[in-house]
Amino acid sequence: MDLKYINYKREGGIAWAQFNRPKKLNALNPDVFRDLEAVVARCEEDDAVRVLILTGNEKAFAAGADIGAMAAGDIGVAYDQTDQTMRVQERLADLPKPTIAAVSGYALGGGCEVALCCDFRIAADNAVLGLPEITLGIIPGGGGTQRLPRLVGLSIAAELIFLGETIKADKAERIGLVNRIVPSDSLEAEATALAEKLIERPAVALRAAKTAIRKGMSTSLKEGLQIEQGVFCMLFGTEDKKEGMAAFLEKRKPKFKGK
Ligand code: DAK
Repeated sequence: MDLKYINYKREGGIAWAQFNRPKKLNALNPDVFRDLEAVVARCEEDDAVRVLILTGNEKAFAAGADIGAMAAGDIGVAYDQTDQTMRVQERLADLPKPTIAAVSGYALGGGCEVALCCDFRIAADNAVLGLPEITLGIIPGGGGTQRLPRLVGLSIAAELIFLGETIKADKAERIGLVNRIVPSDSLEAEATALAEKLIERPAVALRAAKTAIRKGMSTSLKEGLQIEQGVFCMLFGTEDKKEGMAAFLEKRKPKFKGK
């Protein structure tokens, strides 16, 4: 992969993608999104990848969309950029494998929105999150008005979006924006430990659970329950279902194959 602003590596089943534009606090421009799309495509194709962890550096996960790149943009540029952002972020959110945002420092605006596309957010104790777009005369354009209220509820999301104030890790955890806070120096280890636990789980069932949650969140309860029924029943045809239940009955640890 020819990446300019993301460092990518795979260690066992864990793919690490690290935003790498430190002089601009990892501000997200179209080139960064092009890199992110390439990373997501690799993770889709590579069966050895079981979990994707997105991260930044100690000071910033990503401090937002690149204000310099947006400042000169007109309505046409905004449409072009939102087309790209929506495509890449939906592809990330739809990745049929678990994703973790390991957030240290700033995750603002577009950076927070990318983290919202992940299944889990683990925050270092120095993390600062928020959607400050209103202070620039705009609103979140990378899914923030849609994904944040679905995660934390309407009125907390409205407060964050209308005021544009940032919040620290402890409040982010309290409102459910992040799953947990860890000491800064153990962020990588904690994200790795979570990824390793996920890797022990049956991959087909994980994928089914992600599909049920994601599709269910964008439809009615009635339809969501039907989606759940469909994927639940499908799992009864997997080897992992037979192995999981046999292992329980034989009082041993299951050995899942992802089949
Ligand atoms: N864009 C461009 N450059 C940024 C940046 C950003 N979002 N954030 C930081 N930088 C740059 C700074 O300009 C500075 O560059 P130099 O001046 O050194 O060249 C460098 O990073 C270091 O930043 P600071 O000197 O400001 O560092 P401090 O520690 O003093 O302050 C800060 C850190 C995070 C509090 C501050 O940098 C800050 O307030 N940054 C802006 C945060 C922000 O407002 N973020 C939201 C941006 S709006 C869309 C999709 C998404 C969005 C919009 C449209 N479509 C697809 C169209 C989302 C919009 C946003 O995210």
